[in-house]
Amino acid sequence: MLRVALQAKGRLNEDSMCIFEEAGVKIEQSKRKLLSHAKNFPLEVLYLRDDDIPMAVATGVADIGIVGENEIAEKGALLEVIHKLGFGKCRISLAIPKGEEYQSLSYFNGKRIATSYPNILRKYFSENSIDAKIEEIAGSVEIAPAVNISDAIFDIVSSGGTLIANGLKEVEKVFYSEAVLVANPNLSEEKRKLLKQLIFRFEAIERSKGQKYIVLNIENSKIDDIVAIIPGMKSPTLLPLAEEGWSAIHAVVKEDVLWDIVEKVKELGAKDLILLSTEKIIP
Ligand code: PRT
Ligand code: ZN
Repeated sequence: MLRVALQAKGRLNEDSMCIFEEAGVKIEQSKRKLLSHAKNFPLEVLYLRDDDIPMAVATGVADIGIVGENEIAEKGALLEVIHKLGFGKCRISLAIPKGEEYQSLSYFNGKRIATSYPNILRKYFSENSIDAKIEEIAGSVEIAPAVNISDAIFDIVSSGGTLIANGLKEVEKVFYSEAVLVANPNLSEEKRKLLKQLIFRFEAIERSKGQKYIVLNIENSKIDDIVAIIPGMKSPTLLPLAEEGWSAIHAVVKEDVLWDIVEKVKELGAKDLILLSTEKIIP
């Protein structure tokens, strides 16, 4: 049995649940429970605040977890980062009131900076020989300068909208983060095997992203021309049609060149095109 720690509610919850679902792991829906089970995989889910996930995994309360790299760095947890998951992307930045002039990092010498990420900031300032006062606050960091708790903030930014709404401007992008799958470094053989099975499935889903499956019919005399345009994974699949002199071609193509390919094969006389989504690709 493998125990995974996921964010109970918040920005990472939905995407975290979704990757298990896409990987065919059916997790009991139980909004109020702290722990739930998967029906068809030896997995149980522990729902936590994201702040608590790094330590839960590092101490073995959970075997694996999904959490932002920002929380791992802040907590200084000893974890194995197994896989980047491509969601929850953000950065932690220094921001100051928009009317202030800013030239370089030395601006922050002697200033008060409000943040929920004091450890990441302390390390950054120490590496850059900046002597500032770090004010740790738990939430609503962006209002700190307006209420004179601080001169600047160090907080998560994704679109930048929150900064603008609070009359602030981003001046240094310090730490880039996304959600990652992490594991306790001392997993048993049995748990490692289960983890490998999960990663195999996650990778199959990732491979299929941005890929489409194309099916078309073509006269046999044009097959070589079509194959030159759509190479497919190894090479396209060729199937004879019941109608003499015609074949069907099946291939996986990258989504960003899909419409280019459609136009070219149409010009070559391709008929009855079907464009399908790919769900999982296993090489
Ligand atoms: O209750 P719990 O402690 O579990 O949740 P939380 O409130 O601490 O975290 P939550 O759910 O807000 O975020 C979870 C994780 O999502 C973070 O640790 C990051 O790894 C990641 N993430 C991605 C973000 C954002 N994008 C984000 N935009 N976390 C927070 N924000 C906030 C930010 O704090 C700021 O208030 O959104 C605002 C800025 O957004 P923009 O788009 O206006 O720039
Ligand atoms: Zn949190």
